[in-house]
Amino acid sequence: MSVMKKLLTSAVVAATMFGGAASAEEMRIALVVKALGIGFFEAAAKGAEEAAAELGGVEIIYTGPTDTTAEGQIEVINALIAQKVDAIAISANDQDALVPALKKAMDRGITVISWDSGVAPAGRQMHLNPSSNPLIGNMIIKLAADHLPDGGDVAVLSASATATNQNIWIDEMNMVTGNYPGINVVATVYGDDLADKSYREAQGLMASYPDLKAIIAPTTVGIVAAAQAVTDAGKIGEINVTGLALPSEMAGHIDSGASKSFAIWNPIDLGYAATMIAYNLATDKAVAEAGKSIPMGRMGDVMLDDERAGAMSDPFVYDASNVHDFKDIF
Ligand code: RAM
Repeated sequence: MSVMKKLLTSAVVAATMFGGAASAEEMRIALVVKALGIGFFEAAAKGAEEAAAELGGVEIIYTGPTDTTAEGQIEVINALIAQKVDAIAISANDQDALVPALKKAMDRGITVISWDSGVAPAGRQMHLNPSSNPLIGNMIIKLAADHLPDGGDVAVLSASATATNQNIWIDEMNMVTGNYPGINVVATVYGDDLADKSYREAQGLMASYPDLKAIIAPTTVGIVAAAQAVTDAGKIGEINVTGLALPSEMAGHIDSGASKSFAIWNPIDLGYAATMIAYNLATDKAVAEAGKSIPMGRMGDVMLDDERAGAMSDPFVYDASNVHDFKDIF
């Protein structure tokens, strides 16, 4: 045993004797989000805390940059490496740009997974998708098409242009748009998961496409901003805002008619599941290998595909009939 390790061990023993061992022995899992101040990620953090309480001896470090950039996340990752955290569970702003920093983390023995928005396989041990990507892609166009029996122009208001998750969902959506005759996707714009930029982009869409019938925002930040822009423009009833959202943030816009419906999976469950996976990998209770499954506590197991990615559960549709039952939960 090295001198350093011996010293550490005796410090822990001493702390145990004097009743202060908990913090010295705690495992630290960093939940790194696209940016701070986003309700979706705050709900995921609740789930992470729930998992930590269930496991015991786990500290959650909830962190992220102030805007949705890869540069901001690289700074955060480097700080976490310096702090010698045990695991990093990240929702990525860019699937490739983060790889070198995350490789460095893995080289130092830190468990690295991505969740929500993925990192390329070289930069993480596994990735947890919230749901099946083709299913989400189909769902977001269907939500718009279901309210446009005669077809019409629709536009996409996304998050950042490099967001892995939104880019995959939009690709999947574009692959099935032909199944919805008369629906024309006229533009895709990016609000960077910033409320004010998303609002301006929604205004821009309305100005550029006077016949616009729906805005599809596969982001919880973008959809709220778009609903507000449509409301402020006096276009409720003319333009339906749909996509992915939190019931807590959209109930008012369902009531006003700015949005007829939207979908989402449970973000609390997603944060819970990501934390359980990080813990099980960090403690060698599971391995991240293609074809293997990893336990996620009360969420069951996730089975990993050839790219060591797996999906949690199906999204759920919210509308006037049920949004108020869920708005106090997430
Ligand atoms: C925003 C973020 C997140 C995405 C949700 C739907 O909160 O972009 O990554 O999963 O929307």
